[in-house]
Amino acid sequence: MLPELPTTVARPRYDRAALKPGMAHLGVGAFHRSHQAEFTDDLLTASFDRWGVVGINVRPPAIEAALGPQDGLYTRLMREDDKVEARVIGSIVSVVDSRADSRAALEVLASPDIDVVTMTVTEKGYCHRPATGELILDHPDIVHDLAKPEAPGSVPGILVQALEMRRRSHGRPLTLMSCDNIPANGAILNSVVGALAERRDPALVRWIEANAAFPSSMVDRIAPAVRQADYDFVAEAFGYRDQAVVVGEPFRQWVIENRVAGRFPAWDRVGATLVDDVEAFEHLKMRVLNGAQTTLAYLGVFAGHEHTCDDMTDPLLVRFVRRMLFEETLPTLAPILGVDPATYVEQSLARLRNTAIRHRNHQIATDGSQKIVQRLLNPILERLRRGQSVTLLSVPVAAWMAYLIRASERFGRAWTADDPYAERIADIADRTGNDAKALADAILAIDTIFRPELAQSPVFRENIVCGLKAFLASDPTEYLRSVCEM
Ligand code: CS2
Repeated sequence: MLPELPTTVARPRYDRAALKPGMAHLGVGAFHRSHQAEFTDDLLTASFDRWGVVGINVRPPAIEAALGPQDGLYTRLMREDDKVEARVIGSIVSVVDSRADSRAALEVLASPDIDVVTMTVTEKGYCHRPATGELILDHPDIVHDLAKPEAPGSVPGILVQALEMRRRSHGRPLTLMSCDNIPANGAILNSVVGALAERRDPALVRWIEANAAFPSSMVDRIAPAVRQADYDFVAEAFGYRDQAVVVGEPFRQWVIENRVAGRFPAWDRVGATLVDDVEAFEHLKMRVLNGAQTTLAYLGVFAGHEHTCDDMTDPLLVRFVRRMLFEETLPTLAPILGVDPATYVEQSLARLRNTAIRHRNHQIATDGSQKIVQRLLNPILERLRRGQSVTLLSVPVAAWMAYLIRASERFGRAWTADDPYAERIADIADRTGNDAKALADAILAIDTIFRPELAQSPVFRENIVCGLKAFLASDPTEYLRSVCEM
């Protein structure tokens, strides 16, 4: 691939043939290829070292077929409106699909060459209760891994087995870093791994405590699912077919908790920020940028829009989101030295207007049950505790419910909701019919999503009932207009 590249495409400026694997990444999707792999490519350029990435997918999509024949190389398009910049990233040295059988993944993760494992396995990959962060012990994948710890299938199970193999062989330490959009992602990863290890062997628990680190990290770059048009663009513009193209916006951010075990890549040399506490950064990002995305996704579907950038041309939706962020979200955020929250909101909204980033509302709506907790419910709970209004933040929560209750039938649009709670909520809807109060009560009673303190708040419940009534019965734009005018 590299020798034939046109000069308009940037390429690795280090000796790729000399690159050795030093870390692994679980979940090589568009996000990893646009974010951590690019940071690593920058680091290899700035100071070459043994930090090649072994990419592992334990869930679809398979990556060997796309990245294997390309020797791990792929094109990263950076797009903003009509501007596009292409660069080939070289940091992934090999890829492994390890789906039906985790042996291939375990072999990599237990190897003494690997010092760091990063992961983007989506919110549900941790098999935790979104409301509290605890491991779901009766999750089918966890039940399987408890019975067969040496042939695990879940991400926590695979990591525990890899740690056990390290303990029993070379004993080298390992840093395990989650790069998913869940709050305190390092603590959650530590807690699910710890909970499984506890059921296995106290000696393993002690070894993990002494030899593994679970830093939290906040990652940010909008990198939607790749479309056929993106593959075709590369072929037409640059003259080659790339099966693993990714598209991202110019903005990128990575804030990493300074808590590591053993060797660790100096990503802070190439733009990442090392901090003692990531929490304020993750709240800022998840509540503002992700909160806006989730809100626009549901309201956008109801209004008949396809992408976030289309939602951002709808004055009513923009007015609503802006009010929600400024009036209800911003006051929940802790100050961060050097960050002006109002500027951050404006910058986030500007990013969402980028017309070259075709981020489908339905993609963002996927797995909403795992996303709304950190994006909407946590700020709602904090405001309720302080006796503050949650009228605006409740709207997207009701919209999420309506999206799952086949609201499509009401607006003449059709979609299949992709969410681990879709079936449960469809069953509730079958039982309760269109009665907004009964629906709200039954959905709010799902305690893995809604903490009892939240579910029992009369103010929040009333907002949800109002929102549901409107989203299920009348024109959603009317309702939004009335909320905006309140
Ligand atoms: C999006 C995120 O699909 C989603 O849930 O909200 O993937 C979002 O684009 C990234 O977190 C941006 O960093």
